[in-house]
Amino acid sequence: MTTAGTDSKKNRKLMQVLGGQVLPTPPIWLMRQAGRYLPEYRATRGEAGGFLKLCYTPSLAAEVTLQPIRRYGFDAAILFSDILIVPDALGQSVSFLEGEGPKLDPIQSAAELNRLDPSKTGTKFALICETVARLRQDLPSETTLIGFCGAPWTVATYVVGGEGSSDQAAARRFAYRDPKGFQQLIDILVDTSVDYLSQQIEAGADTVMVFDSWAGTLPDREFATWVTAPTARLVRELKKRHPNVPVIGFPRGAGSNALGFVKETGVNGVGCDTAMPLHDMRVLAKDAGVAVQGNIDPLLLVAGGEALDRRIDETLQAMRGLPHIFNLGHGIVPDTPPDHVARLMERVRAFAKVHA
Ligand code: 1CP
Repeated sequence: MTTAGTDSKKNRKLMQVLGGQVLPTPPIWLMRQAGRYLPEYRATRGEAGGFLKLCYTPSLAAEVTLQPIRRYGFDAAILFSDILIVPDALGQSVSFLEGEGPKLDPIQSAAELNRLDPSKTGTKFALICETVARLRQDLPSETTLIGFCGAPWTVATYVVGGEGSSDQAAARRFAYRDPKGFQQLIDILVDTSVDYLSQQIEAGADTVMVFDSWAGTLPDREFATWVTAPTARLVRELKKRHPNVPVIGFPRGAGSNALGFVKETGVNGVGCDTAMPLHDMRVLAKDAGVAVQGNIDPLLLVAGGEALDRRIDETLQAMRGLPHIFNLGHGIVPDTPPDHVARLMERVRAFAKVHA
């Protein structure tokens, strides 16, 4: 790395906040900032001929990652990919049918775990990492590049259920009936995710985020066993290889389990969902000493107008003096008007000047 390279890295605002700094204007990026609400995304997806083809074609995956950076100038780009790349690379082939979400051939007992083969992941992970490497070349030097994977629990809900569900019943049943067998599945996912995230970091990701979108359906004991403990092991193993790379957790729906999650996993930042009160976000930043990210309701971004302006201001005001990353509480939805995203950016960026 040249000296110039090291210096330009210092301008990455998201990295500064993950390191505990408080900035006058928080860095901003939005979950699912690349996606169907953008016409240019729909065009590139059409060119790729399918969602997975888009993920596995580095030139096109890099292009859709860059689209929202060009349009809005976010402080961070998130690799365009999906959490289901991990089961796909392990050999449980995944398909995305237009308008129907993901489909996998479900694994519902420990006896079927031999269908997952960690020695097979190389080729597919290499394609994703080629996207990461291209992005680091093409992004402005001040833009942070975020790599990611799904958390073991959330990925397991798809491996076992074979599709998305509102209650993750199939995985919960498996975990209650055969906790030892379910632990084997979780362990495979932890080990594979550590390798996968390490490869993304080695290809140029500055930080990594672990999405636990379905953490919220578990009772407290199971939350500790299937969300906190595997994430803690994942973070520990990753930090053995890459001690200086910050990790962002996203235990969506964790509620009052969030503080324990942050303390026990050792994450450097935590994504907060829409239901997390601003007061609790402040407590997380102060008592657990992490950067907090979130938590505007994506549907408020669809509605726009004064209600959105008010919530942006409230959030910025509440988080003043703390390490805060401006974001939504969950991903942008497809019917979001692109203009509303532009208005959000302007308002967040103007806040520090107005309130200086
Ligand atoms: O073009 C399309 O029709 C595909 C829609 C789409 C997109 C844009 C899917 C299918 N995945 C993605 C990209 C994606 N997924 C990103 C890209 C980076 C960005 O944020 O811009 C990321 C980080 C994800 C992560 C992801 N995939 C999560 C965790 C975050 C979350 O939203 O909770 C989950 C749960 C998935 C699974 C998934 N992939 C796609 C869909 C529609 C779903 C949800 C399926 C379901 O449970 O119903």
